[in-house]
Amino acid sequence: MKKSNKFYAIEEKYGANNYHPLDVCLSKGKGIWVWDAEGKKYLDFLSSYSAVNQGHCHPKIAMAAAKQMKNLTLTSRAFHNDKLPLFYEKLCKLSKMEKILPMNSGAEAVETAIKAIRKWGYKVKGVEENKAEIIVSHNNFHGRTTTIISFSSDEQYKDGFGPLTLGFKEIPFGDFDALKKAINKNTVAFLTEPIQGEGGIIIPPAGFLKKAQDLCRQNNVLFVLDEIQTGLCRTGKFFAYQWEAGVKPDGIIVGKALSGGFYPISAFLAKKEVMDVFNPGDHGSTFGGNPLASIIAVASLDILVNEKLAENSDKVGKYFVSKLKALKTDYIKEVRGKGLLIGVELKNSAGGARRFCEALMKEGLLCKETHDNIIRFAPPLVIKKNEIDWAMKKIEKVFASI
Ligand code: IF1
Repeated sequence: MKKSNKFYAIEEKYGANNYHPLDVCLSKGKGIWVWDAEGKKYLDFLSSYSAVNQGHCHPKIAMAAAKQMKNLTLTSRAFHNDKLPLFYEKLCKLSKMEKILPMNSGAEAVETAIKAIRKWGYKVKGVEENKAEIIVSHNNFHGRTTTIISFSSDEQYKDGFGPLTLGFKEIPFGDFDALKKAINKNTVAFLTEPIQGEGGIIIPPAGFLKKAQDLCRQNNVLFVLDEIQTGLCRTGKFFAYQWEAGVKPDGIIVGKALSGGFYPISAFLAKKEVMDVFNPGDHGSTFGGNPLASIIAVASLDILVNEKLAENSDKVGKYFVSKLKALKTDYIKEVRGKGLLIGVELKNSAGGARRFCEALMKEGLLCKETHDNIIRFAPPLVIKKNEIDWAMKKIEKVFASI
């Protein structure tokens, strides 16, 4: 019996059935490579949904984490610690945002943003209590809490989890006219991903973010971007919004690669006027801002900058997209992406993306479908052109033989 099957049986016996993973059981990771329990090597084209931008088990993060683990890991926020300020300063300077509130998972940072936005609406903008409305995009993905799934367009994400949280209005992604129509005196913010990840690597019309931001400013509505998946160099800029000139959001939500794939850390970044709505005791978290997470985040950010991962993502991403577009196949409807956040949308005649992911896995490439027809390619941002060439040989073979 395969070693992995032993693990599957235990998982089957005790675990909730809330995922349908590919038939691979990972045991080791290094850079862009991972190995399964049988010792087979794969190129990781998912990067844990863009949480491993720096590559698996980056030695510099491991070293910083190991050192801090022997020293101090958790204090709670009842006391100060000497690592959190270092994280605050580094991320605020990198993002050019005035204030930061540290959390753990992406969803918690999104929830933090929602609470800040609403409270700003009542205390600063003067919206009538409990009337605040937040505009969101159709096909959004912002996490799995009951409030966040309340404004999801995916029925499965909501099924059986009611009653849902009110106060959200959905518009088609990237639709400026719909945004204009949706804004009213109770609107406190427009919250959106700059590029939709789970939605299928959907890039908004050129200039949309700038126009949306200006419209929000004219209506005293906050412009808040969820960069949990698109941020931290994934799309070829430090933040995806920076692909458009003149965009400066009122709030930015980060997570995933802030951790280098080591330890959950996320944050809500905002201008002072927004973050100042929080008073001591309003909001918090046991692990939020702990010294271990702070040190890991500092090391993770240093790697993004020092190894110039945004530049590499842009250069190698462009190279990879050009190779994918040159594929000789009539299965592909569209190749789209920014940096190393790439989606290959298949035609309905291709029989669904899952079977391509299973065939690619047999060739040593791990990737994940999103929705039925899109293969997502999102390798760690340290990948080189020659490693894309290696991958392309496997992709060509699968598309030729499937
Ligand atoms: C799962 C999706 C991706 C995110 C954006 C917030 C969060 C996520 C833009 C919440 C998280 C993860 C969650 C994970 C799979 C993955 C995912 F398929 F679910 F939608 F990436 F596209 N904003 N995305 O992408 O962050 O609380 O998870 O730390 O739930 O299966 P989290």
